Amino acid sequence: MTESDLASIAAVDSPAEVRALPESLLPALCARLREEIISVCGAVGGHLGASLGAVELIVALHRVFHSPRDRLLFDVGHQAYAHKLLTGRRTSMHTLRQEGGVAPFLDPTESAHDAFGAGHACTAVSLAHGMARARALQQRAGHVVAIVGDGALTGGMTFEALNAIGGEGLPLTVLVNDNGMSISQNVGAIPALLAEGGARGFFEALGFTYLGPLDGHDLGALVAALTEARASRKPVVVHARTQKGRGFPPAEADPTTRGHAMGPYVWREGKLVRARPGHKTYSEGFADALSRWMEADPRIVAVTPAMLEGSALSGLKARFPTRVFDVGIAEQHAVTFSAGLAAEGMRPVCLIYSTFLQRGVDQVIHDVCLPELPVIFAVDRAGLVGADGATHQGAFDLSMFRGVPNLTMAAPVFAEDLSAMLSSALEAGGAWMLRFPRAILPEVPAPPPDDGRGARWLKQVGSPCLTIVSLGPLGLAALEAAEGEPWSVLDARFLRPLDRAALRRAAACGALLTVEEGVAGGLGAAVLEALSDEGLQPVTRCLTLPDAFVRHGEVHAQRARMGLDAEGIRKAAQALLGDA
Ligand SMILES: Cc1ncc(C[n+]2csc(CCOP(=O)(O)OP(=O)(O)O)c2C)c(N)n1
Repeated sequence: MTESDLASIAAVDSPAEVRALPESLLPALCARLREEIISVCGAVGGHLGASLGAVELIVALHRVFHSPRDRLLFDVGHQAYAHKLLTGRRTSMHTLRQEGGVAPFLDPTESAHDAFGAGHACTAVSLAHGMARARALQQRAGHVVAIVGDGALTGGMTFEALNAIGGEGLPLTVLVNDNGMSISQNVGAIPALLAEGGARGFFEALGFTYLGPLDGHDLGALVAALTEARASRKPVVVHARTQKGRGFPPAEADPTTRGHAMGPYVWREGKLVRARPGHKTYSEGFADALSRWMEADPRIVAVTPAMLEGSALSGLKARFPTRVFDVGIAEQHAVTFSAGLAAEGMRPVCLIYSTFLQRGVDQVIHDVCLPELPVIFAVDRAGLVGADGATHQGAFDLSMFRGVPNLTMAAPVFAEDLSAMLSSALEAGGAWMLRFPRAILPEVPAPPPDDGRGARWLKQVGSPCLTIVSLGPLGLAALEAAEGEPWSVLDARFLRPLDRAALRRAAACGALLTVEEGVAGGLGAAVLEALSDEGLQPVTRCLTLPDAFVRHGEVHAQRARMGLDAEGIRKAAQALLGDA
């Protein structure tokens, strides 16, 4: 390769330059993109494996289609780092996932080439349908392409959209990025459908033209198929087989996720050196507690919608292979499947991230709470999540579910609470939610074990001038805020039912400050309603997450900005006392 070839590869920063590059230089461009992805993820962490596997797909897409006139819709958006690097974000890519930096997924406010923002899976084909229909109605030129993984084919929304598009015969392209993996190995019947030649019949029966299966790293084959799809007057599925983690040996060799998402690492002399936190997370603590209960009671089963690794269930799956179910990216199914299990006498524990539980709200209400079934939801990643940003914040569960009858909602603070609350939930029956954050378990001594249903005083002073009422681990920040002050701290523990007796005692001091890591409508609202019910009128202020979508950033800094750290709570308490 000549110096000038190398220079032109290094300079590519826009789709127009991708299209202008001689075909012979495209493999070198792909190699450059892989190097950059590996280097960025090493420095700041990110969705490495998914993005490495999609490099040729993205280069081929930008060769054939003219973004932004043509719309490229990446499902989730975690696999699209090469797209970011080819659409003007090369020099800022080192800021990926950090405060004010390049977004973790795609973001139309960041680039006109990001046709839509996402973060939750299985939306791309629906979006493509809407956009293609809008363009047809407006008689506007341009093609719409949805890029979906085989994992996204386990989700209902993708099927709802395929059904609608196939029925209409609307021309658009669905590029299936088939790497055999969701985050973990893909599940259900889809892997067999895609592997054993059934895909053609399946997609054709749905009304699509099927092109494939192709080698998703063969640029020539990809460009030819996408060019054919672009010219078609019918909907087309292009089925490309790719290798997740391609080009980075530790990811290729990772049997569990192929390096799907990795924290920062250093790649030195063929060895991966990773910063590994040595402490237990809430997810791990909960999985440990669940494991002990599963050992003791064969009725207990665990259900996850595609988050086996994130919910720390891999060990449990190995130990109880027939009692841990990964149902795919199918939150609605996860909830109603749990309802079915419970209706037949099993004791399902559905482990689900707060943000993904948003997909299953109706199922929680109608299929679990209305029939009063004993389903326990372990609501993980509740509160701020950090680098995954706006689409992944666990901001809404408290307010979304607080009004649902027959549901108990609790929030552990200490490691001991995880097993105590799980055991209470199993003993009590009925629907329960245990909400915990994406965080390391606190290393402070836990108060005496308490498996009752009431609130718990984290600090009680003689004649307090204020009580802070908290829910979840923010209670520890409240405790710190109250240090040296005549303020009591009450850990509500349960949002529903709220401990009215404890609240009456708390209110007697005349000033209440509630703190929670959720949007308004959760603990603060519940306390205000209870106070008004009881005819009590302490001065009250509620600290919540802001009435805004919180973007990616570092959680400690974000909490400080929102006044949800010890300092902010202290200031709010002082201001409240000033008003009292
Ligand atoms: C509704 C929802 N549930 C779960 C997730 C977490 N998640 C992110 S990527 C992913 C796997 C996607 O698999 P696939 O579509 O095959 O894409 P790949 O990563 O293999 O490229 C999952 C489960 C999500 N983003 N959205």
